[in-house]
Amino acid sequence: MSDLTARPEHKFTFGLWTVGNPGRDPFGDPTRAPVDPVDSVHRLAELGAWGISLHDNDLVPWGSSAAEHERIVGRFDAALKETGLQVGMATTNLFGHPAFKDGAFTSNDRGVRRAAIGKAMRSIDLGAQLGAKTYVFWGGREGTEVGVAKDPRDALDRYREAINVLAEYAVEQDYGMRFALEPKPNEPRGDIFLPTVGHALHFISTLDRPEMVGVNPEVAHETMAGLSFLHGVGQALWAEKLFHIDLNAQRIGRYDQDFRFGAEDLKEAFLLVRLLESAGYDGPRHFDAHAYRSEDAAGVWDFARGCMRTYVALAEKAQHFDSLPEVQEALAAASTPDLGIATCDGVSEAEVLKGEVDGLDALGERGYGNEALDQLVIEVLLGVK
Ligand SMILES: [Mn+2]
Repeated sequence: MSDLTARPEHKFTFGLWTVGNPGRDPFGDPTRAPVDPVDSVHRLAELGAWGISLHDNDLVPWGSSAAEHERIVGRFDAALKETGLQVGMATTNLFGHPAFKDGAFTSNDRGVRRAAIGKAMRSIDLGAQLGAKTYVFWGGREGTEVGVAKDPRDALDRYREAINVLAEYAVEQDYGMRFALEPKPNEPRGDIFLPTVGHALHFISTLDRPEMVGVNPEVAHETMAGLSFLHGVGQALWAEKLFHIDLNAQRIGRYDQDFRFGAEDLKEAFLLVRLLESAGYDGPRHFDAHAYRSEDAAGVWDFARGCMRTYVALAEKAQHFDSLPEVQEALAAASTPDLGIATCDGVSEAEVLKGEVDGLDALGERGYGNEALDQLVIEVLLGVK
């Protein structure tokens, strides 16, 4: 048996809100007691995680006094130092407070928008204090149920304004931070702005400091949109914008499930891990997921351990897959490596290219061996190859 134990060099991180998820859903009350963030730090360090991430209010509850804030952060920071756990990323809760019901950076109320930017600034200060080098923006409330209520062009102007101001602020404070935008198509809003990786990548290209901003794609979010997460992450890597990643599992066409990594669509999870590892992605492997509502406190740590073990196992399977001669033969039969070769020498070849149209009938004769290739993926995953 291989050793699937997580180690800090795997760079696994968990949100405080993930292992701290109390099992509440829209239809039912919490099924688990709250977890002390300091206990989460100790427990995750024991399990071999590298880091932890947080929203401002995961750590410091809304409404805490300045003295409470200082005490809570001091205690948390001490636990980080004691365990060596890093803060892989920080983010702002801009969705929980009733004031954000119409949006935060894109609320129609200018006062809400200003307070939202201010709350993000305070939260960036907290993240910087705890050593976070990546700051994530998930615009959970940035959207509509009533399309007529917001001109999407105005909303995008305001969204861009907020990110521009916050990027300027982080640079001014010399925090050495990068930002990562997290797309999601819907939930909690009926329709959310920047719904997919592609929307976010274009939005970034319009910012004042595009080099400082990338994406934080999440398995569940792209899957909810019915899209291939593999392709979303592939395009983010291709654009050199994969600054962070949220790993979990999701069935297509369902509510935002945030299941344990690999719990659904194991093949897609395998291909994702294979891509991340072969691309040399060196950011945190961040789990934004939570234990099933049916779990007690012990089940939460089964969940956390499971996320990491599955990633390690899939990374091992990916290596094994690519080491098999028959896989290399099947990839060659599918002409997979050939896709990495430039197609032509440009317009100078125009006449030759036009001539090659006459070869289409012959080219249509070939097969691509994709059945055999995909079956190899299945058999490696089943452990029979
Ligand atoms: Mn997420």
